[in-house]
Amino acid sequence: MSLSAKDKVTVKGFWAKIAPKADIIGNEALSRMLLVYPQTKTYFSHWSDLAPGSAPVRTHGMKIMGGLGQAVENIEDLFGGMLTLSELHAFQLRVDPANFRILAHNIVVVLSMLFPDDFTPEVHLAMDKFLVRVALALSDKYR
Ligand code: HNI
Repeated sequence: MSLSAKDKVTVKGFWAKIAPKADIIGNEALSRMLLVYPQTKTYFSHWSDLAPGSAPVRTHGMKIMGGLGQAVENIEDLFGGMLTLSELHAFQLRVDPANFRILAHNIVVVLSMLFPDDFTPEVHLAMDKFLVRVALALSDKYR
């Protein structure tokens, strides 16, 4: 499933709109992932507090959104743009790539909740495809 030229324009436009709220989005998405999919907590057991909205969750939520911003900037070459992050997750963090899709799902839920007017079916489709491609790019170095 590749992104069409129209999808890319839609993703970039929507991202520009939501980027100022990156901290809220990151916190909400990560908080939900850790609570609703508790198996994802194993990777963060070194944190002081994994509860929704905790300081480490907020800080890490911003890092994830930074990574996604990097993906938007590299939308024409996602595999190249996410190469370093893919290596980090594959070789150092050893995150099961199935979790990328789980996080993507939580991000979509949060975007629809926080931006009910902007999250049209067209935006939903483009963001869904984008996040699938990001997950694929992040999984690349596992092979
Ligand atoms: Ni992920 C660290 C981006 C999904 C577990 N992750 C990062 C960093 C970025 C990042 C950026 C910080 C790198 C650095 O410090 O140099 N992660 C992303 C993105 C996605 C993603 C863009 C998907 C959209 N990461 C996930 C998932 C998990 C995950 C789904 C596990 C369930 N990531 C980690 C862990 C770290 C991490 C663990 C290190 C955390 C720490 O405490 O330093």
